[in-house]
Amino acid sequence: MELVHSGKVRELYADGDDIIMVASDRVSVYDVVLPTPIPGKGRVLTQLSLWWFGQLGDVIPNHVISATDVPSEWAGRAIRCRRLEMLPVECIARGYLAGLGLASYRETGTISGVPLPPGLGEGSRLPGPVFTPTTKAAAGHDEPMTFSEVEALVGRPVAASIRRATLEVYRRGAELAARRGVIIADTKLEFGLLPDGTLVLADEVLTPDSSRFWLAAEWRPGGPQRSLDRQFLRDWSAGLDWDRRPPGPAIPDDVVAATQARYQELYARITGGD
Ligand code: PZK
Repeated sequence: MELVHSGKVRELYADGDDIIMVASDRVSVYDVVLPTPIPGKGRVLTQLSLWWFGQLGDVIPNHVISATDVPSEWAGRAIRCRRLEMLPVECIARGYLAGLGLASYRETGTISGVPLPPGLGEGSRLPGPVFTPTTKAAAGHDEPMTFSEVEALVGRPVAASIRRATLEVYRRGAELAARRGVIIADTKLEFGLLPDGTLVLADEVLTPDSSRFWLAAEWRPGGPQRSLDRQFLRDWSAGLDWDRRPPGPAIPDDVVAATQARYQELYARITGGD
């Protein structure tokens, strides 16, 4: 199959008219891919994404064709998908203040042009989820976009549709996760269009590679929150003499095992299965 895109932790192949999205066991910390894989990570994230696509089927159609009709070497961590015309916008919904949303709030009191009340801090819950789109930069970092810029890029009707769909997917996901003790602080979605113009949810959905997951029981607004999946890696790497630039350090066996267990726990907790 023809490799059409290689990301930090995933690959995209073309197979006739379809595409096959393959999740690897690679993991990144502070945006650097580490040389040691986390066995089973690609499978857990793929299965979690598939579970969410199923849960969200009544909110919006998705690109999944089959989770099983994939080459056997990728079984469990690949999805056959409809090839879409992808929209050039990273669709982010934020329900809590962290990352770039926090940085923007501190500078301007707004995120993506949406004014927020004073007095919020790192990890605070927002009065309501906010759509904070960014550009899809080919290289380097994504830049925040205003809603008007999204409208100019994709047209007003599609802009309104992706904002509505992004906030609805986030609301539904966050509500479901909350019932299981998990906070989804924010999430990044991608959408595409079918030839007939139908808007379709693509990429991966509500996985820890596209979202921030916190344990509700550990939530303490006013400082950085513990990442449900990656905290072991962050805590371990913080104790190293590493400047957070590539190449990243090899991960010791006990940290691999602990990280593996966290991904597995996250899946079981959210889906109620194992
Ligand atoms: C598509 N990406 C991002 C995902 C990567 C990169 N259904 C689709 N049709 C056409 N293109 C894409 C999709 C989807 N999803 C997704 N870029 C293009 C991406 C996974 C691995 F390396």
